[in-house]
Amino acid sequence: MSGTHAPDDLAERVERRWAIAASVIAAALVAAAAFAGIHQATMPQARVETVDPTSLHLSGEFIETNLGSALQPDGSVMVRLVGQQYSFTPQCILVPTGTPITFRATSADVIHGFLIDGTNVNTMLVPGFISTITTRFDQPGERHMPCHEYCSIGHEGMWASVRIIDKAQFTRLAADRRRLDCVQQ
Ligand SMILES: [Cu+2]
Repeated sequence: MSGTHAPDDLAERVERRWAIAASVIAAALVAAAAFAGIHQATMPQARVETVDPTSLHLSGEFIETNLGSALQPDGSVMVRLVGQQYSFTPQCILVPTGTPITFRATSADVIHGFLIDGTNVNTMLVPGFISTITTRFDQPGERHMPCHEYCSIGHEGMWASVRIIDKAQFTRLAADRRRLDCVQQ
């Protein structure tokens, strides 16, 4: 083999190696997508919780006195809320910093969106079903919670807010009340 061919051979070898690497990456992504799809299809959500949207206000966990934030025995916070045309109840959700917060929410009428800006909270509120999502807030402050599913003519006015307060202050407030929202603050 003459010396003039060596650079070409080298280029070819490097190129082949990169082609193999790229193929392996693509195959891994396809395998991951296929696994996720098949796994989800063969094992649907472990828990699908239903609720009667026509009687939310009459009985069960979404009656008005049960909405808002509640400190749980394990130190986490459970927030229950309802979306309806065209508002959320509570209108302002009070949560502490540095605490696992679980939201349980549903809709009283049509599909609404449930999103808290700057967090992983982004789901739909579907009448008849309970949406559960957990997050935590590290900094005190105020966040917006707009409905992001078009739910008819008043949709653009449908939003609430989340007020994040210091954990110690929240614990003090929770000592006196079973359910909290911004009004009690
Ligand atoms: Cu809505």
